[in-house]
Amino acid sequence: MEAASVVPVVASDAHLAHSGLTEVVAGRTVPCYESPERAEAILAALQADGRFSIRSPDDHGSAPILAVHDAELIEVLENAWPLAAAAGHQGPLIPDTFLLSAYPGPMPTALPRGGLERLGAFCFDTATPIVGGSYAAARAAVDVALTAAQQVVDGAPLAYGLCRPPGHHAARRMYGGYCFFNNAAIVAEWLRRARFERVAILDIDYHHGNGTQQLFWERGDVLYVSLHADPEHGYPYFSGRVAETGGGPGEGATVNIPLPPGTELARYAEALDAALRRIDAFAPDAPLVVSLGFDTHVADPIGGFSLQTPDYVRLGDRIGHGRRGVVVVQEGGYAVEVLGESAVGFLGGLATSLG
Ligand code: SP5
Ligand code: ZN
Repeated sequence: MEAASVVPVVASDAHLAHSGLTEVVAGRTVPCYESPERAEAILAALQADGRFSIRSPDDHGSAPILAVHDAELIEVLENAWPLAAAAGHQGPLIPDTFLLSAYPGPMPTALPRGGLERLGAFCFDTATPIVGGSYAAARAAVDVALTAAQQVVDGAPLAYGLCRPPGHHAARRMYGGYCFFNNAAIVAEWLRRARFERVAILDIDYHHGNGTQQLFWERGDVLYVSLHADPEHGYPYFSGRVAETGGGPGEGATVNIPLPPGTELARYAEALDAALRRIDAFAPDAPLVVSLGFDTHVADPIGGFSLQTPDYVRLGDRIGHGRRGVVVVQEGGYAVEVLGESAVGFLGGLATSLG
């Protein structure tokens, strides 16, 4: 690549204070897989490479978030830590009692005011702790994604938002799966409201993006295509099956491609090509939004696929082939030692192949 094709990367330090986190896995409290070291490893590798120019995000305010999420979710996430701290709570906030849709039946329900207690009406797992810096980090991740999108709208063929925390498990009024605000969905809706008619989101995180799927379920103008672990075995378990194809005007604009444990490059690339054909048939006029996860790597501690580090060059190459604008948003990937090289490889492959 030449100097002229330097890839814009957007990153923020705010994620560093979303730290000291623990999660509860099958009843046991363990250090959180979703750590600051993840983003730091990717940033260091991009900085060392020379083909990337790194900048901090612009403040986009709350309007783009409100276009996708319920205002009460934002308020709950903003206030949970101060309220719980004032009530004497110490340590990461992880609710232990959840308001399932089965709870009310014919009864009225009301939410408690307490920070921790209230979270149980918005959170869907025990792996998404909140500390003092979490809300600011989640807001910064949205700005990171939107600033990357702005670069592509302004003419860059490719931009990368090094989002942390990730986003694709966050739905309209629900957080979980290490995600608070759905960075990729916010970008897609922001592109729609800018000047584009049809936006496609390609999700290649190991896990199904239940949040993104929910947000655009009834939308025919936003295509969601995901490759992920078969929900029969893979988190988040309750979505991501082939039969889920969207509803109403969105029928056909959700495409799920579940893959079996141990999936290697050959099978993954075949599925990716099928996903890209669906995207091409949809003919988006907006930049492609990619939800990128490296938890498909064989070394990942919570994933179950078998991709190798050099494979990400091939994936980037396939996604970029013949495409004009791509906004890449970071989602998962927890084998810290492989993240830097995988990210450099993926983005390098993408940048080289863009048409
Ligand atoms: C953005 C993202 O990748 N979120 C993923 C959240 C997954 N959280 C819980 C996974 C628990 C699965 N248990 C794996 C046991 C491995 N020994
Ligand atoms: Zn994931």
